[in-house]
Amino acid sequence: MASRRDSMIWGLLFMLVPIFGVGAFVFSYGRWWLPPNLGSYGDKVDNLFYVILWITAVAFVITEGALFFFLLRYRGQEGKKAQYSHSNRPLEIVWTIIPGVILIFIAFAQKSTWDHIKDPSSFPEADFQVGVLGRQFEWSFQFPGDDGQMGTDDDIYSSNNLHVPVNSNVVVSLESLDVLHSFFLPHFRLKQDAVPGMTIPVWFKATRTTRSLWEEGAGEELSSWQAAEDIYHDAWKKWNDEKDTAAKGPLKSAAEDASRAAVAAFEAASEGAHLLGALTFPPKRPEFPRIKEGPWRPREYRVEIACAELCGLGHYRMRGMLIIESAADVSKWLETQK
Ligand SMILES: [Cu+2]
Repeated sequence: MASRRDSMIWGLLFMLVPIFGVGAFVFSYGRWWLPPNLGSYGDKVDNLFYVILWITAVAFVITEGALFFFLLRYRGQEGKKAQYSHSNRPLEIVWTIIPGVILIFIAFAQKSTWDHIKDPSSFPEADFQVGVLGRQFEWSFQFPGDDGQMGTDDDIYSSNNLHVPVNSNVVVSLESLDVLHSFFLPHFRLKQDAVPGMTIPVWFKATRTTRSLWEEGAGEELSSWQAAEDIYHDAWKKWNDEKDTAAKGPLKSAAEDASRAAVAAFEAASEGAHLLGALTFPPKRPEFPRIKEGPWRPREYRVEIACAELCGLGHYRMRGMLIIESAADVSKWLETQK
């Protein structure tokens, strides 16, 4: 028999499981939580997620609480003898029926959302078509060319960069060249395995542009960055126009100061974007006086296309970027991919 002290220690250790479990949840809530929803049906998926989260949270607290209670209540004690019981039909019926009823409830609750996202017969009409091919280790995209038909000679291809129009139904034909991949758009709550030999259709509709999201996340920093950038360009323009070499020195250092301020504000703005779960590329530093063509633009807020299937040693590299913009901008981008 374990000593009295050991039994107490084990009982208390088990009590830490529900305490840390609930504590980790409370701590992470709102911090490391879902990325912003950019899709038309993301809120439906989120609601299902929260319903299931609450069901499992209640079950977790009850079962862990019971485990702790029984460990403490029936710990080894002097003079008490263990009593063995075997099978209890009413109890077994109850703990089979309760999870069964919950699972049937979830099955019915999710049916319409599942059909909306995954059943091709209930898809909306496509405004924009794209073929997605997963391969070790990149995402390849295929777009219809000028004829509007997929699978013809004038198709346009890109890899890892996908531009789609905002407020449009984007219908994806998903394929895999080699192994199982999984096309995952966390900002749209869309995930679908890509299976070799199969073409699987899915769809999504973006409700905002990535640019608008970036601006919202960057907030004040973005406007201070733009102000610093304006000063920099004015200073640079004066420097460029000035013919007198002696006068150029002070103008150059003024522009350099403005350039440093712009970099600092730009980095602060990037922090804002990061908080929203943005994936951004390394910043371009405004180096005096190399930038000659007009004000440079902030980095675009980009949304990740992930592979959610461990598809080989290079799996971690399999990351695409989704850019949501106006239909006109998408057409312009497609032109550059020809
Ligand atoms: Cu993959």
